[in-house]
This record gives sequence, C-alpha cells and structure tokens, in this order.
Amino acid sequence: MTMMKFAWDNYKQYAWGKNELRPLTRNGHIGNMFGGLRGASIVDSLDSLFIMGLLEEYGDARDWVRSSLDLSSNGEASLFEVNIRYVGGLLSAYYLTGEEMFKQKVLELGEKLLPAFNTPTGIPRGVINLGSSGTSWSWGWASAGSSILAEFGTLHLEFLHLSQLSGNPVYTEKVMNIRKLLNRMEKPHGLYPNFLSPVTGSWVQHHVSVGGLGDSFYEYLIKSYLMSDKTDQEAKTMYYSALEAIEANLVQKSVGGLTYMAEWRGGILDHKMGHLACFSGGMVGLGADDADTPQKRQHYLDLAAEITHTCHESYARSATKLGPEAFRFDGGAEATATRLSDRYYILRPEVIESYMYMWRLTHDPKYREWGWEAVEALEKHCRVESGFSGIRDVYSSSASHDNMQQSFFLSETLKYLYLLFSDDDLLPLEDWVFNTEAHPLPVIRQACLQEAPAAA
Ligand code: DMJ
Repeated sequence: MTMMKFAWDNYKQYAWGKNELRPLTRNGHIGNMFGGLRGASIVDSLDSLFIMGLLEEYGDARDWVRSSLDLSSNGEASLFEVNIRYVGGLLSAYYLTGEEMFKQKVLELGEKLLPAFNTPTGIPRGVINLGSSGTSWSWGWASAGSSILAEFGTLHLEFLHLSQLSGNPVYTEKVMNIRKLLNRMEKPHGLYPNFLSPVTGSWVQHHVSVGGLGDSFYEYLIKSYLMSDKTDQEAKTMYYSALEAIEANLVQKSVGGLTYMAEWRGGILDHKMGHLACFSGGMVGLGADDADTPQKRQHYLDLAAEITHTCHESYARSATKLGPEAFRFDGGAEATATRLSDRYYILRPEVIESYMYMWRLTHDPKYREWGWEAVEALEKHCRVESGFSGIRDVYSSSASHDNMQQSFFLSETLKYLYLLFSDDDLLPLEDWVFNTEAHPLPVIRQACLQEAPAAA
C-alpha cells in the first residue's frame, strides 16, 4: 500500500492526466496505444486504490474520470489495450463501488469499439480509430495484415460484462463469433498459432507462444468458464484441449531440471520463455481444480508449481533479483537471458501474479517469501526519487533506469502484491475473475443475470 501511494502521489504530482509518469524527468508520457484517450494510470489505478483503502486518492481518480476522461477524442488506438485497461478498469470500478458514472462511461466507450469487428470474418483488426469513422487497421508489423491471437482472444470477459450492463447482446455476439471461428478451425497439433487473417479467417504463420502474442487468449478461455459460474462448457473444453496440446508440444524440462514453456515455429522449438509467459503458472494453477480426474488436478497443480518455480529462478539468478524480459534454456543457459536486448525489466506483473494465485491455491509460505524478495528488489532497484522505474539490465546492480512507470505497475504488479499478503476473502477467487490487466470482474451467476453492483 505504501508503494502504491508513493507511485500514485508522484504520478499525481508530475503527470496528472497523462497516461504514465516518467519518474526521472518528472513529466508525463502519452504514447500511441490509446488514441486520444488520456489518464491510463488513473483508470488502471481506480480499483487498486479502492481495494487498498486509499480512499482519498480513489476519490481524486474518480473525480478526474467524471470531469476529464474525454471519450469523444479520436486517434488510432490498440483495441486490446483500450479494452483491457480502460474497459476493464471502468467495469471493475463500477462493480466495486456501484458508482453509476463508471457504467455510463464504459458503455459509451464500449460502443466506440464495435466498428473494429466490421471485417469479412468478424475477427477485429488490432488498431481502431476511436473517432466517428471507426476505421480499423492491422498492425504494420503483423505479417500479411493479420490479427493477433492474444488481442482478438482477450475481449471475452469485458464484452460479456458490457452486454450484461447494457442489456445489448451485441458484445456477446461479437466475442462468441470469434470463439466459434477458433473452435472450428484446423489447428496444427491442436495448437493455436498467433497470427490469423481477419479477411480469410486462416492462420497466417505457424508461430505458437504462451508468452507475447498468444498469452491472454489461453487465460481468457479458463477465466470465461470461471466467470460463467462454470456453465460455459465450450470455453472449458477449448481450454483443456489447448493445455494438452501445449503440454505435448511446448512444455520442456531443462538440463538442470527446470520446467518451461518453449515457443514453437512451424514445429521447431525455440527454447525461450518470455516474462509474459510467466502468468501461466497462475493460470494452470487456477484451472487445475476443474480438470476431470483427481490425477489431472494434481498434475496441473504440480505443473503450475514447477512453472512458477522456474520463473522465480529467472529472478533469483540475476544480480537485482528481478527477472529479464526473456530467458533461455539453450547454449548452456538455464533461466537466464543470453541477449543484451532481453535483459530489461519494465515493472511487469506476471511472476508476482503467479505467486499470488499459487499462494491462494496452496498456502505454501514460499510464495509469500518470493513475493517479499520482489518487494525488496523493486524498492532497491526500481524506486527512484519520484516514482518507480523499469531498469535496462537485471544483471547489473548499478541500475540504469528506463524512466517509465508503466500503468500496469499500479494496476497489476502492486495489486497482486497486495493480494498476496491479504486474506483470501479479499476478492475471493470463487466470486471474482481478474482480467488480464488485474481488474476484478464478478462471476455472472445465472440467478442474478440482472445487473447488480457487488460490494467490495
Ligand atoms: C499487461 O498490460 C497485461 O498483463 C497484458 O496481458 C500483458 N502485458 C502487460 C503486463 O506485462
């Protein structure tokens, strides 16, 4: 909580209304992910501040959203980023506080995202103009105008809630169409490649990853099942089939005995695991309980513990005790980065996220110990005079800072740390599902399909 207050106070003092704080130069950063939208750190922080009892700060954030979050702005935005941070943040704020204004804002924003689905297949493109034209594009870097699995596959939770709150089924229809298309497609070895053409509906390249470009698609399958009060059987089946294919094709054991998830390029393994892929310890753990036999349940819990252990090793083997952006298991490497360009840490949450889930699932004290190591490392290497900053090289103890306090640090990293050291009845996993930006959304119970904001 004191870390959150420090990060927030500095954002407020030096970057208020901008998207992120630049803590070394003490100014704001806008970037190009959110079109004309501003205040990403504010929207991403609403629920963290509220949950942590920082109510004065929450009040400032709420008042800014009410008076200054301008949704009429246009500009090119990432559909995925706007959805997970703004839609997710506003939905959580509404459900936690019951404040009507959040509902109005999120419904207004949700409508602006709908034109992105106007493609021959209904698979949205990655970039959308938030203005009245609603034109959309694929990312210039995505091969052959393709859409990205982790982007169009990470809308389901938020869009179901948009339908729930608006009474308009269109949001659910859009994401169910994506689901159906993916379900009926031919999948190489049962795996989901990362690039899909929104025009032809076929895979563009056979690159498969549980890290960047693929990650939260898998997360949203199991979470869709859990958020449906365990009624969405299609999501459940797709999740366990995908996990079986991942285990059969990507899960590896290193020479030193560490379990990791490699990447797959047309059948050839790249023995690398990204920091982003470390969310999978928590995901596999969260999904373990609903596997269909006691043996499988135990197996998935073991797999989750092994992956989380590997991710902890990637932290433990660095000078700063923070983990690199990507680590390898070839050429003699064991959970360490071998390329200079992979050595940075940008305040990402995924490893701590897995500690939090594994703590809730097992109560093994080592997860709190590992979380505390991360707190100490963040304080020592990332805290600067005016906020928290990412670092360029986790293997060097004389930190070179990147001058960026990412909004997901406030939304995810600090929230997961707070939950790791809180009682299990704060946002119990039976009642809440966290979107991929750590914004809690309530389980939709069949009995209460009419909207009803939950108390915190
Ligand atoms: C966050 O915005 C989300 O967790 C997303 O799913 C992946 N990248 C960042 C954090 O690393």
